[in-house]
Amino acid sequence: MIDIDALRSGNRRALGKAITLLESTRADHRVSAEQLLESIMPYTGESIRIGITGVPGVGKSSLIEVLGNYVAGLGKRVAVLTIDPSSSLTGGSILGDKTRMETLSINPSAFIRPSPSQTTLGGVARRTQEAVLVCEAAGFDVIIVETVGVGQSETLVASMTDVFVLMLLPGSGDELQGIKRGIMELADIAVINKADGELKGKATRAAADIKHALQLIQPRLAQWRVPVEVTSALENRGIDEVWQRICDYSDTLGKAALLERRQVQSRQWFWNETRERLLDELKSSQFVKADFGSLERQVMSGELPPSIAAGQLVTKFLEQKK
Ligand SMILES: Nc1nc2c(ncn2[C@@H]2O[C@H](COP(=O)(O)OP(=O)(O)OP(=O)(O)O)[C@@H](O)[C@H]2O)c(=O)[nH]1
Ligand SMILES: [Mg+2]
Repeated sequence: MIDIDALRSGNRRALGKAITLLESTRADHRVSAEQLLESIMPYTGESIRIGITGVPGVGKSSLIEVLGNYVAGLGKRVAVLTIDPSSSLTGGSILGDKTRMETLSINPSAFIRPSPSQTTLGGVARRTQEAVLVCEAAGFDVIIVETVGVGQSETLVASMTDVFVLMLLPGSGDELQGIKRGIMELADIAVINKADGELKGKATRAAADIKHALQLIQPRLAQWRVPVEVTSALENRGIDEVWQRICDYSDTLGKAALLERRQVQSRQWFWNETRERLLDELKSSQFVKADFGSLERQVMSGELPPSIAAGQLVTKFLEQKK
């Protein structure tokens, strides 16, 4: 059992245990997890939720570490959660060693939780979304979700955060083209990291290129111009500006629009859960299990159009429920 009072007082052990419970796939654990979520709902929603993405090695964890320590220094409590898309494929981690964030992890105002190893990216994201709520109930003011920008994980993170930070390497316009337009469109703030040593000049030029590229893109928030910050996580430079831009964004968005954004996110989350649950039910149904293989074969051989096969499967599944 989770000690809700300990959790609400910000006890990190209780928080860790609560998240472990959320991540468990055992049916009885799930029941307890849902009870926990229900009881903490009144204490959620008070944090600023920040998503950070960027290619592997851009310095996300390094930046989060210095930013986290900076924000903790301002008297805030910071929780860091990660979504690692590789954990859904290999069980391994492409979020490298830095995920441990040594100095931040020993900061008493911080809490760091690596990605759960679930079978699907959707599953990982669902549990992370719940972990955000539990961190809020534990009194964390700032919640940062890190994900590697290699696929759809950034869309998932954008759908659970208030402000989305895209990190970029000091590169040329050519490299910029490697970034999918869809990801650029999600960005509320762009950060060019590793602006130190030989890369310093390159970073300044890249900032100009990116500003230009961003002008061609409609920002998520009409009255907001996506700023481009230049940082060195290694030398701890530009970090206060990044924090300032996050605060500016939050102010520009305003309370009403934030609430509306979160309402839309909750609705989307609700339908995602509904879809996932129905699929779970269907897949574990003994009644239709025998049909999976034969329908798949008929679809693969071209005997049956996929839509008709899906219709047959669902109809049979629902018949059992009648
Ligand atoms: N020169 C320089 N190196 C940096 C900077 N930030 C990070 N690094 C280095 O870049 C490497 C990758 O840093 P991480 O913070 O692990 O990058 P990441 O984006 O979290 O990487 P993944 O989680 O694997 O996607 C490490 O060797 C860091 O020390 C920086 O500002 N300047
Ligand atoms: Mg990392």
